Amino acid sequence: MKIGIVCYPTFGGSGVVATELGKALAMKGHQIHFITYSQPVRLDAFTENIFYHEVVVSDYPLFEYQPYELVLTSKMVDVAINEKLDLLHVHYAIPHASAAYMAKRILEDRGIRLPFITTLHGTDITLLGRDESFEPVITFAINHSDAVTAVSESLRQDTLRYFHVNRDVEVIPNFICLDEYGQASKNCKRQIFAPNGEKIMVHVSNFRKVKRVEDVLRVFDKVRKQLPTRLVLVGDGPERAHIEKLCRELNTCDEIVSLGKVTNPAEVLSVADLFILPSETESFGLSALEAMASHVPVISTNTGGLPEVNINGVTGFTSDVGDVEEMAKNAIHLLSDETRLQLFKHNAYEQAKKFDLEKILPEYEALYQRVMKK
Ligand code: GMT
Repeated sequence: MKIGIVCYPTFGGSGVVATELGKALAMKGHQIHFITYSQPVRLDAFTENIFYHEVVVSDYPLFEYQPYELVLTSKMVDVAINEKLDLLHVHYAIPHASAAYMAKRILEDRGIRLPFITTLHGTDITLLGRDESFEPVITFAINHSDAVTAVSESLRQDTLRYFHVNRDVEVIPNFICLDEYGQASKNCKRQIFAPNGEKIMVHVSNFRKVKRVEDVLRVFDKVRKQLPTRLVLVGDGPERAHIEKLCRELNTCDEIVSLGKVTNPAEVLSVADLFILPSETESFGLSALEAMASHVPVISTNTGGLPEVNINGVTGFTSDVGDVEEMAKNAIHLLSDETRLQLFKHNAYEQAKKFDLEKILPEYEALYQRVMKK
């Protein structure tokens, strides 16, 4: 199949899922055309069957806001015609689904059929999409996609709750390529973060408000007072300056390593004992799954799709949003007992196996076949 993939090329989960999906499909012999405004971060430059088409938005002085969606639509039309695409798969509804709808209609006018699949990832539904400035467009684009998938049952339910949806929304969960996790890294050693044999807690996110990174610090502050522990923060975003200030206030800076953006978090996860994700909302929690694939148990909230990934009392613990006290108690419970920690590490890995690429990829391929036959 010749498949166009549209996504955000950044460090966010939807871009990572789209890129890994494209890479896996290319390995199986499909021809994959990424259509994005810059090279996706997890895409290697030279990969067989993968092509990259950049969406370039010119800076016309007339416009206060450049019309990215129109340029993207034109690019989709151009790539579909010239590369003879069989279908488009767009990740994150805003603005990709409505742009795909527009591209489909333009192509229809030219006698070309181009079905498109929309994969909903989270904030496109739970935060932004619900906003009245987007809602009518998202509802329309969902109802007029040739197929719609959500990355968790929780996100499917949210989509049906918040929008006037008159069609099926199928759940195809996020996945990981299990082989790429859990290997000891040549460069990233425990001693770098924990020179005196301390336990290592890790948090990975885009440091947006919804991730509640402040809670990460507050939990860590309680844990380190009970047990020698270090915290490794991976990622960057709007909350980072605030977090640095808080770490000074709590007097914890010496015990925290802040790495910023890291292309391959698997290296850091390979030395971690515990992963922490105290998000306000989380449709799935790909970063938690990446941790579990690295044999790392998870302390998370019980919001959105997180309980579908992190099983309370088995692969880690889930708590109410903001319950820093309970999250710290659970973290200490795990880190203070090596036998218990090893059991949870094992369970986390076993749970991650359910989301292995080998299991999920055929679901997407079957969906593509169905959509093309429609
Ligand atoms: O986590 C983010 O803020 C990034 C966002 C995205 O769209 O890139 O992530 C969403 O999609 C991921 C991949 O499907 C999910 O694993 C995340 O849970 C989801 N984030 C939220 O729902 C906040």
